[in-house]
Amino acid sequence: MAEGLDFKNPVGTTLDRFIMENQSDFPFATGELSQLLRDIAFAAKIVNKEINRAGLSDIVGAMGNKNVQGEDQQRLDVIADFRFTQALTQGGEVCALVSEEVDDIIYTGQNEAKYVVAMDPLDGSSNIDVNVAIGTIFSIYRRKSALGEKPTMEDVLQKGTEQIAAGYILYGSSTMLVYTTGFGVNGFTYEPSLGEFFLSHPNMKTPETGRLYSINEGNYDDFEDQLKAYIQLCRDRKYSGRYIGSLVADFHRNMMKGGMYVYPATKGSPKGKLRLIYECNALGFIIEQAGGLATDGKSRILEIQPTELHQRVPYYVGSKKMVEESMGL
Ligand code: P6P
Repeated sequence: MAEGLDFKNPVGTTLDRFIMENQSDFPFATGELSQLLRDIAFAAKIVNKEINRAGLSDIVGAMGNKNVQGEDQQRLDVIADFRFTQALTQGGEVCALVSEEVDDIIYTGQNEAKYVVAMDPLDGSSNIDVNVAIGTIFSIYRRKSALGEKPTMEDVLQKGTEQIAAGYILYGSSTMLVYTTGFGVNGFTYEPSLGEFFLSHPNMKTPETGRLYSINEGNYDDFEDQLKAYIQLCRDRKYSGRYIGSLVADFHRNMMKGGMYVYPATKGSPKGKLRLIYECNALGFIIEQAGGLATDGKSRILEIQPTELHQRVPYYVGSKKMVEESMGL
């Protein structure tokens, strides 16, 4: 064999192969969830391509209108929403969708499908035009209504504990897809030249504590005394403040290195800014599978019973000891 070349290591496990090899985690698995995960990965590849060339085509900037959150809708927000909605509708495995970009439930017409997906197609909009990492967040539930019927609000307003899968795509210095089906967290890195996601971060775990905290301290005066005290503790311990303004990017770095992200109630966002169904629950499932914790500052985020599609909650997520300490435990 040529000196120094190591052909022993295969190119790597593709996402497709990994999904197939782990399908047996699901008793009675008949392949629909595997296909659904593939459909998400397919849309992610398309969105990744469009993000990577956004500055070269007329798809940056704002649409000039506001989304259901009252936020300026960016062109790439709308494109990402279209791509994921199209892929999941045509994939045939999803009967209903909830998207940050759409006021009401999206009925795919696939009433025989057994899954429901809640998603933030592109989070971190304010960073799109300045070339900072952004992300997609998704959460997958099994429908409660009978197959063949039109999906109901009960199908989409499920507790985070009911999720059967959740994940995110991080369009950063490299593009990664990270997901869990309740059997640990695995990360895949995209190789554009091959058009494949390869297993690069098997069985991800987050350190029990860390020295990074992510919060918009511009809102400091609005914070509850308990949170102010915790921030002072971080300063006294010379922790590092790291706040990208893209939840997925902050979450991913904190999960890997140990750290905590907080978006508490503020005067501008009295119930917090982040959305329970398609941001907090998805990342909450992932962080718990990685050994961390996610709360609303008082209780476990996955136990909250949603009452509205775009419901906001205060959000504390990351290394278990940091989240507990920030809550005064
Ligand atoms: P602020 C992006 O719009 C987002 O939802 C998160 O990705 C990010 O962490 C947060 O809002 C930034 O909000 O109010 O600090 O600019």
